[in-house]
Amino acid sequence: MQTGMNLASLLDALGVDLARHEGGDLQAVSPIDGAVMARLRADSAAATEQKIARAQAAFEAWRMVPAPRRGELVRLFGDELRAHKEELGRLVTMEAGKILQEGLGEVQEMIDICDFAVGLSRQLYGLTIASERPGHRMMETWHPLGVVGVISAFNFPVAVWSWNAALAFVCGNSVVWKPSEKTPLTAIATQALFERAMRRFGNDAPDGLSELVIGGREAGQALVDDPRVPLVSATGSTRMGKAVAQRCASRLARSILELGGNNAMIVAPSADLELATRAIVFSAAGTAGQRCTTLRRLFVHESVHEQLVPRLKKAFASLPVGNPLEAGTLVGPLVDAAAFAGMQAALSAARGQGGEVTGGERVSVPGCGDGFYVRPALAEMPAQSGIMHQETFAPILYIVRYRELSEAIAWNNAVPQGLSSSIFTNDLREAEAFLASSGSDCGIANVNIGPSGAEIGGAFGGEKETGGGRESGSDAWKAYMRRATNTINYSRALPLAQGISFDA
Ligand code: UN1
Repeated sequence: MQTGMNLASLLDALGVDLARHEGGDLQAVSPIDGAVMARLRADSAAATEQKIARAQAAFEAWRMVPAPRRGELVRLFGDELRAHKEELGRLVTMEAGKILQEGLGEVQEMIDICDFAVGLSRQLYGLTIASERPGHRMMETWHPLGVVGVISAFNFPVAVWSWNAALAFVCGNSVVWKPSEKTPLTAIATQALFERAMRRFGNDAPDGLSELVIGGREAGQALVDDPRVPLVSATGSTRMGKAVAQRCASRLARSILELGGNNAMIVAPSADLELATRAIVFSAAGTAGQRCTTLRRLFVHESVHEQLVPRLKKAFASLPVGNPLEAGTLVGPLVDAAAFAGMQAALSAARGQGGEVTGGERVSVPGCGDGFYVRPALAEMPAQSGIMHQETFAPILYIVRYRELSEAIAWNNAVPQGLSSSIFTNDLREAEAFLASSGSDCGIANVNIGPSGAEIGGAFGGEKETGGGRESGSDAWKAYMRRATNTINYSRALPLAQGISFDA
């Protein structure tokens, strides 16, 4: 079997000593063919606490290292990723099931955020502020925060950690990472590459700077509940995020939440339908519909509906579904049987709500018997019905026809999630209406590109049940630091603010 054959040499090239982790009952299963790639030991709550203690000690040393020097470690890590892009990208494909192009793209996303963070390590700026008092100066200083807990999902098993970790490290924090229990091997490999960068960096990178916790709910809860962890950044389902948010809130810790998306696109009368078709196919069927930014709802103006929908049907019917390691495949497997069952349940709900479904059936792929492969589905709906309000992590694109832009924008905003959105139009008024404060309510709003596949330079995240957090570019780094406001008196008097007189 193809996945098994290459695994040992891949792990070897990535510097992974699997024996350190083997021997438990946590199975790393490849979605490609359902093969068990490794059986790993899960960390208990006690083991997690020990790792947090190590990370806490590392933080106390690391915060004293100048930020540009901290950036050097992230630069070295980026070098390791460049040197091992092929191997890590392949391992992502084997463990998450995304096609090789996207596995490589995921590693590129890690490299990009490292580059961004290296530059940032010289730009952790604070403001100076005009004081109301004579002989006084005010300023803001950004300080490291502490141990940052990162909980990541299977679908971007390594990039999402790196968005958080690259920023956290240059900001002077240590990181404890709990990856999805579906993707432990890519996490172990990433940690191995980071440790290699640490060895090259020298001894001012303290042990424990990056800790990896393998396990399920028990380990995750220990991380979320630990008073030594001032910030938890969690990516995954809204259900998980609500639990994390409540636990963090109960101890008044911070959280960054990047949860479910239910992303829409509006195709307006003036849209370039050729571009729109390509964008729709990539954003709805790419990654087998398992991105949080995946396009799930399509609102097509009635004047272009008859031209667009047949094109989409043709494109969806001919998409190459198959082994994601093979060149030419564009749609790999769903992650597991539960994802397949969830997709079938959503499709039958769509039919029950008046939808006409094409595609969605299981596809058998030779040599990949136990993988859950599907033909991406289109569901033409009479209206935005109940099932369209849910995020189903599978390639289902619901299509609804619209007349007025205002109604399409209202539908875009009518769901509980608020991650990403887009419009295809060549009409400046429509584009601006969509981007305006009365337009899309999402954290990401695009014109003439799809809702998925964001660059790292922007702040990434969304509103409402998406959780409100922002990760990655722009000024997202501020969430990983604490802000101190400093007022300095260089005069010989002691004037009080607000002109208060208090002469004892
Ligand atoms: C996710 O699915 O959790 O914008 C992240 C995108 C990717 C990140 C997706 N850069 O689709």
